[in-house]
Amino acid sequence: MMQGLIEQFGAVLGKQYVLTDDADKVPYLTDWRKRYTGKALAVLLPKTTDEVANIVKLCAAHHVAIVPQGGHTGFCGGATPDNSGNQVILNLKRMNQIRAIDSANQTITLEAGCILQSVQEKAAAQDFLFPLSLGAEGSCMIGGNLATNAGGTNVLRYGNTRDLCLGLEVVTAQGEIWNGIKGLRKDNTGYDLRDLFIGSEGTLGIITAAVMKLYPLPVSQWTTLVATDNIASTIALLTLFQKRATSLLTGFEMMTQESLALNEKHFPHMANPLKGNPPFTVLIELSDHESEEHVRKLLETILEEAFSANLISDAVIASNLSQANTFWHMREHITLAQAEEGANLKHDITIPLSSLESFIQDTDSLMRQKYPGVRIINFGHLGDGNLHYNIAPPLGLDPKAFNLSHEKAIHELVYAQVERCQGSISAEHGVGQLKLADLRAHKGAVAHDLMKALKRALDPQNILNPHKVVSI
Ligand code: FAD
Ligand code: 2HG
Ligand code: ZN
Repeated sequence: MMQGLIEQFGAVLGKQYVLTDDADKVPYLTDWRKRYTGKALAVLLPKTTDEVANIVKLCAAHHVAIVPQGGHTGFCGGATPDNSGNQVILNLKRMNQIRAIDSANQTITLEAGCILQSVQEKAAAQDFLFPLSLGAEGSCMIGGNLATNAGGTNVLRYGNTRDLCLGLEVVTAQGEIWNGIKGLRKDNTGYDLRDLFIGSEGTLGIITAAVMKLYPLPVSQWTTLVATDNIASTIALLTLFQKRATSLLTGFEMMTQESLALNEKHFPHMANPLKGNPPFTVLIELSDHESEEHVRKLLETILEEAFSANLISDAVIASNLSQANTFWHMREHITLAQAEEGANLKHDITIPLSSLESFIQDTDSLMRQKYPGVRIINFGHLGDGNLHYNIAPPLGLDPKAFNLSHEKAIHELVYAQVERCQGSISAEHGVGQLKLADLRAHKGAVAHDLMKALKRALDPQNILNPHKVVSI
């Protein structure tokens, strides 16, 4: 029966785009973190929306589950199949066409398999900014960004992926094509289907194309690294920048001493240029459409004010683009430095800024008390209240063995504090399989039941990415 289905997939896509040999499937079976590995009946590589629709119809007829996949850089195992070997992976990488750039409407219409960085480059070539930016931009795809509602480093000014999306084209669980590919900034025609599919991690529909917003390309950008002594000063500094720079503030990223020490251990050329390894290093970026001097002057004025108010103890302004890039690389390499150390426990959380200090104090203290020697790698998009509160085992311990014994209890410890502070256990990375079991307790029973009802209504056969986000 399965052989017959494979042949039908081949008839839709062309045989060479139906991968069934083990060696061909391997690159699609393990996620970026190497945390999840699954098995697949086949890896399917469609080129058009009609092909996706026909594949879904075949899968629906044969009750075969589909795992949509982009760059497989997601952190929650959402794009990794289970171990049954009965699921198919639908990787969208061949759907990588830019369909149109509409300069007057300031929009780009593109297919789900476009690599994020290539979209930024295509937009820049037409003098536009596509603001979504994150460490995996060289390999993650727009479909994956939309399906996870990815955040990244520009959220403070431009919002999450959801805020950048105006329209979607989606293949439903029945293999129908929903054409919502409109570039409208206002459209109140009932329920917002677009927002339902964004962030649904492949469980409600397969995103095949989107209309995304473009912005004018800034002409000047200044990046600085500053040293702060504690979280209270760091938040006061954010408030100061928000007041003085308003919409010119495009980045506000926090890195702790321990995070940067780990970076330097693995990437010695990324030493922190600030004096004396400060407790907190903050990367701040201002962007504008006015002259370089205007922004530079504004930045200097705000920094002087911050020095006078004793909010910061040191600052280095990048003197050119290459140094600014080095500062950003330093920030983005923390994830890579952690990966070099082996498995770690990630907590991608949001905390209201007013509770951040108490969250960090209490969680750090409980963590160090219960797990002496544990390394707390805490960094993130502070401007959005988004911490990456990651836990690495004490030096000398095997990460896998440590995680096996303590993962559940450590997640519970952190999430209890998140709950106390009325935060979220998933800020920007999603739920996938990693947080599936935690969701009900943290989302609330009513919200969780509504999510299940939506899943049942849109995918009654449960063939789209089953047992990710919610189980029905
Ligand atoms: P995948 O990992 O392939 O898939 C992610 C989820 O989306 C899965 O559930 C999958 O089934 C579903 N999916 C994929 N494509 C489709 C589609 N076309 N239709 C429906 N469902 C689909 N994330 C952030 O938010 N902010 C960051 O700053 C950030 N930094 C990162 C840095 C590094 C070094 C790495 C490795 C990852 C980072 N991430 C970050 C996480 C990750 O890059 C994002 O979640 C990204 O949006 C995933 O895109 P992808 O194409 O790799 O999706
Ligand atoms: C980032 O902000 C990414 O760099 C990765 O979201 C976070 O490694 C992490 O936990
Ligand atoms: Zn992040």
